Amino acid sequence: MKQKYIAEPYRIKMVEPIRETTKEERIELLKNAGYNPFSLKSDDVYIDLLTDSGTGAMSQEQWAAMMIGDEAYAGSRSFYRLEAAVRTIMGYEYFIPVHQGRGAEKVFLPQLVTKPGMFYIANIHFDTTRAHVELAGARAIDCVVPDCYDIEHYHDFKGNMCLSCLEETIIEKGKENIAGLIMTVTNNSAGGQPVSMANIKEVRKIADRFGLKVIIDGARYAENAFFIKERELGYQDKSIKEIVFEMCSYGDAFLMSAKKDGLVNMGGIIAIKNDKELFDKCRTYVVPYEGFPTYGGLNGRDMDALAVGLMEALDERYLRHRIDQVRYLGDRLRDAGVPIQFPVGGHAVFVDCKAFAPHIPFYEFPALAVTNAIYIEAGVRAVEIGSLLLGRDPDTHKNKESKMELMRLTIPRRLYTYNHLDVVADAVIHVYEHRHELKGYTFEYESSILRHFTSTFKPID
Ligand code: PLI
Repeated sequence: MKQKYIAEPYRIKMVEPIRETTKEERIELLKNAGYNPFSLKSDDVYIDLLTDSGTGAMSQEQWAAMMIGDEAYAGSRSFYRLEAAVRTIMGYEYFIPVHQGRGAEKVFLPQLVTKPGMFYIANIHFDTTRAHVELAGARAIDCVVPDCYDIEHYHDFKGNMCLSCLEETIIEKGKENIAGLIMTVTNNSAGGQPVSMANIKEVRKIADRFGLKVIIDGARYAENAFFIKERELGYQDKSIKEIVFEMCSYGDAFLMSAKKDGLVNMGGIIAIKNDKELFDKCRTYVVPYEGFPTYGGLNGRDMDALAVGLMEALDERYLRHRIDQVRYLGDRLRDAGVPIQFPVGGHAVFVDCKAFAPHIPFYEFPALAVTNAIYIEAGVRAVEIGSLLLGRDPDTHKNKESKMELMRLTIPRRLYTYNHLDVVADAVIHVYEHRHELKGYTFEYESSILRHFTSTFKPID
């Protein structure tokens, strides 16, 4: 019998109790957190959909692998096991572990910024990627396909790079001023939307024409491969492993926050296909920033868990359940008329808060208003992905208006059940039914870098 949403392909062997609070308590807790869900204690959250980053559950094989972790400072067996896994999956020659994705960005991205006034072009930079591009003295340009902004309509690959926009931008800025092309797979800020193999291939061709490097931001590489298998002609009979290998073959470097599809709570990867000089530069910089190049801020236990997690993420049954959970939540919301980025992507349901609360202007952060309302309603923590996250223009310091105002309901891997997702859906639907009562927010304190993490707010009456 074919199930619409497959059941958990695992049994639950260890449980962690979660606390419930009352609505009155949550009103007070949110106020004390400066109306910023990042400042809530996780103990005060019933269902935590803030992020899928480092929040998933590890398997028994990963926990077992941790027991053989070798804590040598230099040249540990754990490092070599992880290096072997990275080489098998990506097929790249060089590998450096780092403590998480932004560690990879901090070490790698400045290496291609050789003079002032350079640009990275991406199918959308993730927020820390953008921050590291700017900290390296360059500027970040996003060239995602327009389909991405056609929120309510189905497109197979809304995460794709817009090829004409990419070419025009390279020509306009001058190829000598482009530091590199970044392919974020899946495209997190577009709604966890996948990128097609054909698109990655074309970006490779454009890069070759202009003599540029392609960097794969592969935090969710396995989820992207799952969508390629499901939706792209010619890939139905290929394994996820084969698809990942082909995706990587079009890149020069692979940066990864392993806290996502690495199925670990901490870790990151820099992998470089064959550029020894670039590898040597990264190795030099990783020492002061992250640690010796054979541990890069990780301990042996972390590296062993990651070596196993990278392989487990290629399991198709695991991936099917993972994506089915996201689809289940998306379907429940859509059936109730809640506007979402459709189809749902790989790791989250993105609620379209521009349509949800059109009476709140971008500078009063409609997605924050919805996010705070569902916390108060049910103790569910989500995250704003909109004008608050986008921040200010680094040159004019004006608030930038995001094309989309999204609330991300991010599903951690192997952590929650469909029943938890029902609680989430009921809360969002309830808030949607009372959406006219929602109010916007203004800053009480605004931090200067990645402001969404630490700023505080007050509701506008
Ligand atoms: O959180 P890090 O430093 O391990 O990784 C940074 C990072 C880089 N690229 C992409 C596509 C990400 O999604 C990403 C982190 N994402 C987070 C934290 C998230 O909540 O989506």
